[in-house]
Amino acid sequence: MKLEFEMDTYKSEIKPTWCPGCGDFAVLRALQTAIHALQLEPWNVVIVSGIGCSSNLPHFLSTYGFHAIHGRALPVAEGVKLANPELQVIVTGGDGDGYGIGVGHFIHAMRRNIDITYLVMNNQIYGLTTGQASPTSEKGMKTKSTPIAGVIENPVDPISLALASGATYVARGFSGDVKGMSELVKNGITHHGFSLIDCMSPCVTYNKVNTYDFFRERVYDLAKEGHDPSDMKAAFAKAIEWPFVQRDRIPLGLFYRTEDVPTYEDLEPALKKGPPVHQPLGVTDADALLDEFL
Ligand SMILES: Cc1ncc(C[n+]2csc(CCOP(=O)(O)OP(=O)(O)O)c2C)c(N)n1
Ligand code: SF4
Repeated sequence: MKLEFEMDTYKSEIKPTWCPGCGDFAVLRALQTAIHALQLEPWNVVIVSGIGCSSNLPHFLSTYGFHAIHGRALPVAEGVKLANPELQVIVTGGDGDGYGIGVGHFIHAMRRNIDITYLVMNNQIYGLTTGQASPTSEKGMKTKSTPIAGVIENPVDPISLALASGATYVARGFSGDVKGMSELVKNGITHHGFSLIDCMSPCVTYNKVNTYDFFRERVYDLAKEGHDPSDMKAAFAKAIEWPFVQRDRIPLGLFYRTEDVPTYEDLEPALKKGPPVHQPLGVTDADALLDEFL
């Protein structure tokens, strides 16, 4: 089959400014590979991000993009999707962005089961602001903001949080396995509903604990161990394995998927007539409307 869009079609002219070796390069590659494999039309893809090293990603792909504010990528993306559900909306960002300041939006987007794909570059640290503890930093880890006793709080576990909040596609990838990650991203994009791909993406500059080697020594493939992703109970059992039950084995792959839950767009009465962007605004006197706001 002749592919209409080459890999390079999706590449922008802007080169990533990430540190050499940053895990985010692999996530960018995985996303580009996925949208190329799906032959998505670049003009029908919108990538929305928050703020952080990882949130710079939309600049590096030649699709539509929106670099929002810290922790607010999801509500912006939800607005885009509801204005035009025909668009493929993908959200990218960091663990600080999504699981810290943005955690409220994270939960509500999942319980709505809105049809967007969320890629979190989880490096367990704040990279852009030079190495403070994030919501997923390991207990005991010394960082710039926890220099003496290390982190004293328990980490957020995005996988069990996503399962409990109603996400219908929940997966974990690793930047040391671009091929595996791009499969997860591809299937997340085609999934009808909210998909989370938590990408373990080492920050080589500020996180000297959760390195590529740390993961390589511990990761295993859920599918190879016979995990059934349609079984929510089994998904919870796998989710809490790391970091709560033990630190030695980290499951990768698809934890859970169901297509049995309608999306927000399926249920929202205002969308029954089709995408709002194609509807007439119903404004007869635009000047009078503007005057109301001035
Ligand atoms: C409202 C607000 N609070 C704080 C900041 C400062 N800030 C910018 S990025 C960031 C965290 C970055 O960490 P993460 O989201 O994990 O992304 P990374 O840089 O690690 O990819 C913070 C606290 C900000 N820009 N806006
Ligand atoms: S500081 Fe860390 S997260 Fe940011 S670009 Fe460098 S390696 Fe990547």
